[in-house]
Amino acid sequence: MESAATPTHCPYCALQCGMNLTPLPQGGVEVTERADFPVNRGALCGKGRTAAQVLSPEVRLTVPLVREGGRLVEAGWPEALDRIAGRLGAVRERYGPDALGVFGGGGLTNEKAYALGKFARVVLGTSQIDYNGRFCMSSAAAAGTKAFGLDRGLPFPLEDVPRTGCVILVGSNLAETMPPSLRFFTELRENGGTLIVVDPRRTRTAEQADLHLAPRPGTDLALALGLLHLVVAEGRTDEEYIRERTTGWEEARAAAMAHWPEYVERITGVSVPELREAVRMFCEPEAAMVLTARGPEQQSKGTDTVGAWINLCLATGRAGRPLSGYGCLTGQGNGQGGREHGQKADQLPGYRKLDDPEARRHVAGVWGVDPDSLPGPGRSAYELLDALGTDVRALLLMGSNPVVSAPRAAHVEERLRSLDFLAVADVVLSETARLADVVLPVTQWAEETGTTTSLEGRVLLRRRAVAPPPGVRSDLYVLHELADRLGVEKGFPTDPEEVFGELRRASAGGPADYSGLTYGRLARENGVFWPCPEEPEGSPGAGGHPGTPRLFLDRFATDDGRARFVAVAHRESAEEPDAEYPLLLTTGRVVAQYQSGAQTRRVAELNAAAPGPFVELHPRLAARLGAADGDPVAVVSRRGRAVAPARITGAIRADTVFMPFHWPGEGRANTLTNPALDPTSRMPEFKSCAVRVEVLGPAE
Ligand SMILES: Nc1nc2c(c(=O)[nH]1)N[C@H]1C(S)=C(S)[C@@H](COP(=O)(O)OP(=O)(O)OC[C@H]3O[C@@H](n4cnc5c(=O)[nH]c(N)nc54)[C@H](O)[C@@H]3O)O[C@H]1N2
Ligand SMILES: Nc1nc2c(c(=O)[nH]1)N[C@H]1C(S)=C(S)[C@@H](COP(=O)(O)OP(=O)(O)OC[C@H]3O[C@@H](n4cnc5c(=O)[nH]c(N)nc54)[C@H](O)[C@@H]3O)O[C@H]1N2
Ligand code: SF4
Ligand SMILES: [Mo]
Repeated sequence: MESAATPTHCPYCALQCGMNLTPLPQGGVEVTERADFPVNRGALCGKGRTAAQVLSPEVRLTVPLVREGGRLVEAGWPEALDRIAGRLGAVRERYGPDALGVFGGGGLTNEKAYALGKFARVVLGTSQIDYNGRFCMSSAAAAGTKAFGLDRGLPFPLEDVPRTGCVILVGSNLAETMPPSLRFFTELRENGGTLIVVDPRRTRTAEQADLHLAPRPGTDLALALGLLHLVVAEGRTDEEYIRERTTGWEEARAAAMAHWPEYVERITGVSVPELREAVRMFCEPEAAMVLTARGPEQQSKGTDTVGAWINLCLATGRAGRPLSGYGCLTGQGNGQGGREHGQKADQLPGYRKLDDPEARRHVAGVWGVDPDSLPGPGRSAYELLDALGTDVRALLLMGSNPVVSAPRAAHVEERLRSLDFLAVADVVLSETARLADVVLPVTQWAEETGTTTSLEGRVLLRRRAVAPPPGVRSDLYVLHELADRLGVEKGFPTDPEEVFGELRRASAGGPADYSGLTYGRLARENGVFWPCPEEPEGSPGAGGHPGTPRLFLDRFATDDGRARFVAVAHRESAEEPDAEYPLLLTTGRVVAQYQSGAQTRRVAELNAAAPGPFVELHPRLAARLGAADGDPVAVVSRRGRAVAPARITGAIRADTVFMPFHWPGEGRANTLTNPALDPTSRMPEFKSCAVRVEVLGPAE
């Protein structure tokens, strides 16, 4: 039964490329092209092509581990589960439910994210749950919700990109982070449209652009305001649209007018002629888009920054119209769905708010509990990690590797070590799992069925294609067994389709409404865009609600149907360079490694392509420091010191250095990063902090 090709989707990023999986007679699984999925049409990046290698028992966990005398030793499932339930129960008894923490991930399927959020609130009774998506797109989500009343990363399918007139890509290196999507931007240019890329580095993506703006890290807010200033000064606003479809323009306009182009040039390093050229390119065509990714978002002012880019779209009538709009390129495999169904500190399923009495009543009804028994909102991801060992004494972690990926990682590692008890469910022995008291080996994408929601808001069915190695169980099984041991016998099924059935009901009527979706439909239709409410019986259109590929064309999701401008002003980053730390560090990704590297660092071909960390230095900076290409250099910030070889490149600003964050150990970029948080989204400032660089002498 499990020998034919199974159509499914990649385990890694939010593009969720379609692929076929075929088990091989000699063991192992082959990844082959699946041309019927419109987003990648068969194309895969190296990570997707090699993803099946991480299914091998050689590189992964296959037996539960428990800590004995300081060491992790193999144990049976009942013993490992008993130990977790026993310790969580004991900590709750002694310190109360909020001493229990839960940390999730945007790579978990909708079913898992939903079950994890329910487990925290119903079984543990804790408010202390959050997840790694907080480190990802939370600023864009906050700004989108404010402006449009709804956060769906892209309000249109990627297939619209080639047909618009101009796209401004702000802080996205999609040529490396979502390679098959580059095609849409190449087609845009072939069709006569233009591409503007905003990035302090001349990346592979920036190389494709008609115009590359290279601002200082952390100054995108000023840049967007400067562009809006010019839009007004040059009479390029769409007054009728502003009048009919928006509110708040006067205040936003006044705020933008305080940002003169010459002032913006001084802050950003982007020249006035470049600003004017960008405005011309963006405003001349009929339709245009702004897409942001982590560059402008992972800042302590990320929400205001995205707000300023949305203002630019609204002032020029480029949102909620065909082929126009603002979108966020969400990152993780289920980065969109993972933020909708309740693993976030302030949230209930269906993208409902935990502090909304109506939402509490509805979801408590589906869960069969008293609304008053549901805890209130908890701490954000970094604040939760920072509270470990003090207010929060025990943690259950699923789907994240914060020892490598959290800001100020040495401190986070120390907090994890100070816990009374840590349980980690993972597919591999990650750097975080190594610190745990109990490690549970769980099944992966190809071994289980479940849904993810791609960066387009398209809900997809990932299908089981192979059997897991013996001894490995699913995350849903883990939650079921723990709930049972903690006295909640019902409500945590292990069958994903059953969980999805409940998720549908819990989401019904909410902003992210999945109630009209079934596994059968998702399989037949190759994914469906939410919202997709269940249609009342007897309504026309027997096939059910068609789903919503394009949002906001008639009205925005606010009470009055209008989009809201936000009045924002430029402010500095939390840490600006000074005499001691004269440079800016920014961080990001390379094409061959994924996130904390827990999975991709286990694939030889990917390690050969990207063997380790490095520090990008401009030739002028390198000359001043006396560093040659390949020399080990130390990058030092107020949080710590990281060492990696210098990579000298003219593709970066001379006042900025760049490190990828995929590796643990002495080259860990997050030893350096600043956990200064955005006041609204609680996003840490991964994209800028002050550092100095010390040359350690020539490489051996
Ligand atoms: N290969 C690979 N692909 C991935 C991932 C991965 O780890 N590896 N992760 C996935 C996930 S979860 C995510 S969130 C996405 C992320 O996808 P991207 O956002 O494309 O990735 P990053 O490399 O973090 O950042 C993008 C760019 O922002 C630039 N940048 C740095 N500072 C600033 C700034 O202040 N302003 C501006 N405008 N730009 C700045 C960097 O130079 C970088 O080129 O990728 C997804 N895809
Ligand atoms: N300096 C710096 N730091 C960053 C960023 C940056 O740009 N710069 N980007 C941030 C962003 S955008 C993100 S999204 C985070 C991501 O950082 P992490 O949260 O660390 O993400 P991953 O490395 O994907 O970790 C996922 C873990 O879950 C495991 N896993 C995979 N599938 C499953 C499953 O189904 N169940 C369970 N239980 N486990 C599973 C994997 O093996 C892996 O150990 O990093 C953030 N950190
Ligand atoms: S682009 Fe993303 S989804 Fe597509 S194959 Fe690569 S990692 Fe997988
Ligand atoms: Mo992300």
